[in-house]
Formats: sequence, C-alpha cells, structure tokens
Amino acid sequence: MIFEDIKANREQPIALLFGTDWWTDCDDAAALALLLKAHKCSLIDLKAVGVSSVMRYSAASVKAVCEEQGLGHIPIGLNKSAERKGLFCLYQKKLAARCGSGFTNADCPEAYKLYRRVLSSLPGKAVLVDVGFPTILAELLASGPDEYSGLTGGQLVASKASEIVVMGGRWDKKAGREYNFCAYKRNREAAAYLCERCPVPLTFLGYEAGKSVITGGKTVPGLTGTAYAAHFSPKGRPSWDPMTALYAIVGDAGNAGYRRVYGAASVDPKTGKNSFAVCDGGTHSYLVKEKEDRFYKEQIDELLRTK
Ligand SMILES: [Ca+2]
Repeated sequence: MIFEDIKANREQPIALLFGTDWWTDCDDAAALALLLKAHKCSLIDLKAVGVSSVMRYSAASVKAVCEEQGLGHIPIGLNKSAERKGLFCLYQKKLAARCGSGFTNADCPEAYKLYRRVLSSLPGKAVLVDVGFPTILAELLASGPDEYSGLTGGQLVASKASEIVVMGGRWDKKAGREYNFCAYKRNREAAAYLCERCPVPLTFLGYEAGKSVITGGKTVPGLTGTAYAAHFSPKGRPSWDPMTALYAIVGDAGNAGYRRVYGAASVDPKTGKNSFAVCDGGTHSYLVKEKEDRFYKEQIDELLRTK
C-alpha cells in the first residue's frame, strides 16, 4: 500500500546507490529486500550495491538476494581492503548456496570505483544510501580522477548526488557511540572524513531511531526470512537498516514519519564518538521519529511480506 501511495506522486524513479556492510547482522538483508522491491515498482532505480566488508560469501549472498527478485544484473562492488580472514557468517553461507550464477568476490570491482563509474554515467542525480561502514563513501570522496571521470570524488559527488543517507551515529546523546562509526579504526576515520568533506546534504538515521522497532524474522518469505533464521533472530531484529532504506525510498522526511534536526555533525576519528551542533541551515541532519514504533514496523513488515 505504501508503495502505491508513493508511486502516485513520483514522476520517475529515484536513482540510488546502496552501500551495506553485509556483515554479521541480518537487517542489511531486509534493507536490500525493500530496495529491490521498490526498484521493481519503479519507485527507485537501484544502480549499484557496494559492500563495505568482505567475508567468503559476501558477493554470492548479495547476488542471490538480487537474483531472487529477478535483479541479478545490478552491479555489486566490494571494499576489498576490508577483508578480515577467519570471520564467518552463517546467513551469508545459506544465501550464497542459493546463488545460481556462480558469482564470487573475485567478480566484483572495487566498490568506490563502481560508484565512480555509475555516478559519472548518470544523466541526473542519485541518492547515496549507506547502512554499513562509511568506508566506501569516504574512499569515493577522497578519490582522484580516473578512466570514468576527470572529476575528483568530491566534485563527482557534488555534481551527481542529491543527498547522502547514512545509518550511523547515535544522536540522542552528547557523545554518542554507534557500531558503524566506532567498530574499526578505518570506520572511525571514514566517518570523520565523511562529516568533514560531504559536499551535499547528509542525513543520518541513528542507533536510537531503529533500536526499538523490531521487524523481519524467520516467517518473512524467501531469502530474507532465511537470513533472519540463520542469524538466530526468528522474531526479528531492530530496524536500523530497513528504516534507513525506507526513508530513502519515500524520499521525504515528513512523509516517512520523521522530523529533521539540522546542524553540523562530527565524528572523532580516534574514538568514533559522534556529536552534533544544532543550527538552522546546516547541511547535516538527523532523523527523529514522529510516530509510534508500530508505524515503521507495520510498513516494513508489510513490504517484506509482499512479493
Ligand atoms: Ca548494516
């Protein structure tokens, strides 16, 4: 129902690039499922998926989810330097077993290069959504001219991105700590760099927004349900990533059930702690829920259960 309402007011799909850590939590799978369904309804045009961590089955498991929705052609990039050998994720193995194309990590380009290629080829602008480690966005912004574009990463983002939407940070505390920004040294530095250098509006959905909204679970049809079951979250998980994805699909804070707090965000590159200076006209904003949790929960669960 929600997709029909959006569609009535949308002239053309929003071009969107999706970054995910696709790491040990399964809510990334719910976020990707929502975006693929929105793509099939022509609400968005999902141009690329970038994965900001690398485990053995990263690429194959993402590919399987895309293939399940008939969208196996969507290009997948990896932040290849993020490989951490020895780590294993059961849900990725289960999903990868359903990948019909034999796709592997070796078939993926470097994620920020994929973003450069896609952005430089766009006639208009795209929204960059990231529900993982902010390393792909930081590498994109820091990149120099290449075979795809004579622009620097900062120039390319300024000319081709309308907004960057990030699941990250904790904004209801003075010095918030949240996993995507704090987990590793490279994440902390990337988050700090993103806040300093982002040349377009930067929107955050923080830890505090998603924590109490429980969605998904093993009864969700298809590979999303498989991911939740293999993650041992049969009754669902907090909705950090699917809420961020749904905000981007809706494309409007008010219609998505949020108000914005505008200002300037910063992240300490040593600790990963985030802080926010409120000011009208700031180009950063974080989202504050204006509705009861069930508003977001019912939308996400309904969409996850819709083909
Ligand atoms: Ca995530």
